Amino acid sequence: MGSKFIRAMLASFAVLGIALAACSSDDTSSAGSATLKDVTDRGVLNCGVKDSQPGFGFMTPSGVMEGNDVEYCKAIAAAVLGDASKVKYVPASASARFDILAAKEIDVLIRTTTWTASRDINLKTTFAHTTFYDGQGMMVKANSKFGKTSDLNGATICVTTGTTTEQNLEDFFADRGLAYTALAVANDAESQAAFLQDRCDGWTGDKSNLAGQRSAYPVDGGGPAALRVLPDTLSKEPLGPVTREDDALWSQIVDWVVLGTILAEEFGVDSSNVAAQSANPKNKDVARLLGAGAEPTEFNLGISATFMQDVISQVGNFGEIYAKTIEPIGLARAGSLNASWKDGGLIYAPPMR
Ligand SMILES: N[C@@H](CCC(=O)N[C@@H](CS)C(=O)NCC(=O)O)C(=O)O
Repeated sequence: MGSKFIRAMLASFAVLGIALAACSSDDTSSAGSATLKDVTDRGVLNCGVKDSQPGFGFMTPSGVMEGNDVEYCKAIAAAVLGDASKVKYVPASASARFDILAAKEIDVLIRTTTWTASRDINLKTTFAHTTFYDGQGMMVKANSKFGKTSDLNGATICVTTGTTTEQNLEDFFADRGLAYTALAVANDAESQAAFLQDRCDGWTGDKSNLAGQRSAYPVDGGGPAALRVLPDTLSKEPLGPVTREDDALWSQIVDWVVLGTILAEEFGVDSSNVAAQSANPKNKDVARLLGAGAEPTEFNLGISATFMQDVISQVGNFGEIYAKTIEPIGLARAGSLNASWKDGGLIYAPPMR
């Protein structure tokens, strides 16, 4: 055989190989996760949260943690440990959150944290899919003259340090040639105190935060009716769980828990029917999601193939979680960015197959 012929044969095998690889099922990683091992050895998930924001991360006067971020801590514990209650909630301040994640004081940060390039790249983190599409807003006294954010030219504005909020505020005013005085606060309690004392004309933050803080504004300050959130939105704030980028498998576990809740809603699987669907899945999509059926699909995440059964039965699907945590603070899902893609929103998950 001439060398020309052999080269042609080898080339065609190579093309065939690439074609076969492209058509075969995806390769899956079997490398372990140090964080997964830590969590399973400990028997508890250390979840960095906020404890002062109704709807997202809030400790009730009776000491119960609740909110959308808190539900995702529970969902990860259910997926990994089979028990949504096995969570240690670690309060993470706006300014210390990335340090405590890097220092491994927490396994995951779920604290109204915006996905940005500098956090993703420079802080060596990985963001899971967004659990809430937010945007920055401005809250003022209901009886003030302000109708839109740019009306606050020359005003004093309360803003939390260590946030995207303070950067966006600076950009917004600078881009318009407007001036403001920042009253830097460390947390929501300080913002509220400053507002009650009339030390700020504006209170800026994620709209989800403003809705929660408004709902909890003290009666002696006039209650929620004393405050008004201006209609404009200053920025994009996609919020979601954050992990260290050096543990790719752990990041995938966290991400597929989020995506699993989105798919469950899309497939009509919820906490009331997950047991029946696990015993007798209505189609192959549901069987793969629940690790059910005669030959359950194995995704090699290093956790039980039935992890989404635990998540959905103990915590719920995306819509159930939203309804019990965010609807009560007055942020309707319908017509918002947080509606399902089937309803014109951005909540969309890739296929689980
Ligand atoms: N999503 C933004 C803002 C999150 C945030 O920290 N918000 C402020 C209020 S807008 C806050 O939580 N302050 C209260 C606290 O740190 O306890 C980010 O990731 O930087």
